[in-house]
Formats: sequence, structure tokens, C-alpha cells
Amino acid sequence: MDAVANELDHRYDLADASIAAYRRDGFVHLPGVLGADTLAPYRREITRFVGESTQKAEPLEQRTTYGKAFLQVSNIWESSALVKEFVLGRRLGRIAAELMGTTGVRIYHDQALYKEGGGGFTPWHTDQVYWPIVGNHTITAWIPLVPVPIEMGPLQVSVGSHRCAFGRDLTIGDESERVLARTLKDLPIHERAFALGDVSFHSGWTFHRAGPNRSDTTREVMTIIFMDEDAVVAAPKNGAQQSDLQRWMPGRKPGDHAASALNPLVYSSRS
Ligand SMILES: O=C(O)CCC(=O)C(=O)O
Repeated sequence: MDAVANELDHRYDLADASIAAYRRDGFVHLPGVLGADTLAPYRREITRFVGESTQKAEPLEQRTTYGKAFLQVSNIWESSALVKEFVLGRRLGRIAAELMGTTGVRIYHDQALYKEGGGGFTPWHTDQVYWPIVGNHTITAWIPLVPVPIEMGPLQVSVGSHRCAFGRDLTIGDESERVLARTLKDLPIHERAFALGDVSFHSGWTFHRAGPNRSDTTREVMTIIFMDEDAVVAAPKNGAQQSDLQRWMPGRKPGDHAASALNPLVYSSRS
């Protein structure tokens, strides 16, 4: 376990070209970020949580489009010491900070996104529409726990869409898929298979989706959302942001430093 813990905290050699790509395109897909041995114990633990919390899920055909996209379980780090070690690892946090150009990052929350075999597509959306955070220094690490070939529905990104202001008020669903497929049609779409250990990072304002899972195996993915260590709470713009504020930054209000007990510092070059 020591070698594993070491990798989670050890610096990844992030190329300047990857930082430039993230800032230009709104995302970057990095190879070989975590080894298979590192991922294995966390995969088992995360899968156990997803299994426990989703036994009550309705059959796929009875769910909404969004419900068919994936089973999701949030903030597993609060309940599992093992997952806490994974989510608070400095390696991913440092990559996130270096990509955004911040001195450090805190956790906003984590989320397992398991697209079942036969599961549907994930509609176009941005993540930051849900987050009451000032500015644009938010980032999602998309971490496959199994290899994800195209047929299993890897992340698709609209390249450069973090600069588009249109559609930022659309929450995920049939409407966002319909409107954004049209709006984003002139931008290239990036879709690439993920080898085990690859991790991609996308900005909170980058539009993304995923295809359906055409295999009979679950696409197991963990995500960690990081924000600037100095991020400030924004006034909620919609009901989703209001509930996010209460759930992910309890006790904080607009204008406060986004540093509740649920937003630990993961990496800082200041300390
Ligand atoms: O995994 C997916 O299907 C979508 C991922 C996503 O929306 C995200 O990581 O923000």
C-alpha cells in the first residue's frame, strides 16, 4: 500500500504543452497518471459504494434520459477512509492547480459515475451551471477505473467550448442535449478511448457529454471536482446551486471563502 500511497501523492510530470492544451481547449487527456495497482483497491471500494446505494435503481427502460446515463454516488470520501486517501491525493490536486494556474486546490466534491452496460448517452452540459462559485477556476478530473473503449461511452468534449457563453444556464437533460448539439455543431468534438491510468481534466465551463454504453460491462468512472484554494462562494443563480451550496459548502454564504469543513485543501504551493 505504501507504493500506492506514494504514487497518489507523488508529482506527475505535467508537460507545458498539456497546460497550454488545457487552456486552449478547455480540457486535456493525460496518459499514465495512475498505475493499475494504485487504482485497484480504490476501484473495489468505490464499486462497493455504488452497488450499495443503487440497489434501489429502477430498471433502465423506466428511467429518464439523465437517469439512464449513469448511476451516481457523491462524496464517497466523507464515508470511506480509503476513498478519502484517493480523493485527497496530492498528485491529481497538483495537476489540477497547474492546469488552472492557481496556487492550490480544494475539494468541491467527488462523484462516481457508473454507466451500466446498455446505459444511455450523457446529455451535453457544463458542470459549473450547478456550482455557486465565483470565476472559472473549477475543474473535474475524470478517472476511469477500468479501460474505456469508445463502445463504453468515454467522455466527449466540445473543444474550446469553455469560451462559449451561450447555454451556460442549461442543466443536464433532453433540452440541453437538443439545444447544445445545435449550438456547438461548429466546434470539433474530441472522443478518445481511455487506457487504464489515463485521466482527463475539463474546466467547469467546458461543454461535454458521453455516448451510450454499447457493451454489457459497466463503465466505472470516478470524478473529483477541484476548485481554486482561494475560491469564493457566489450567490446561487438557480435551485440546483442553492442546494449545492448547502450540501457541498455547509455554513458558507455568498462572498465567503469556499472553505467549509467539506472543502479540504488538497494541494498548495504555498505550504
Ligand atoms: O461520465 C459521464 O458520462 C459524464 C461525465 C461528466 O459529466 C463529468 O465528469 O462532469
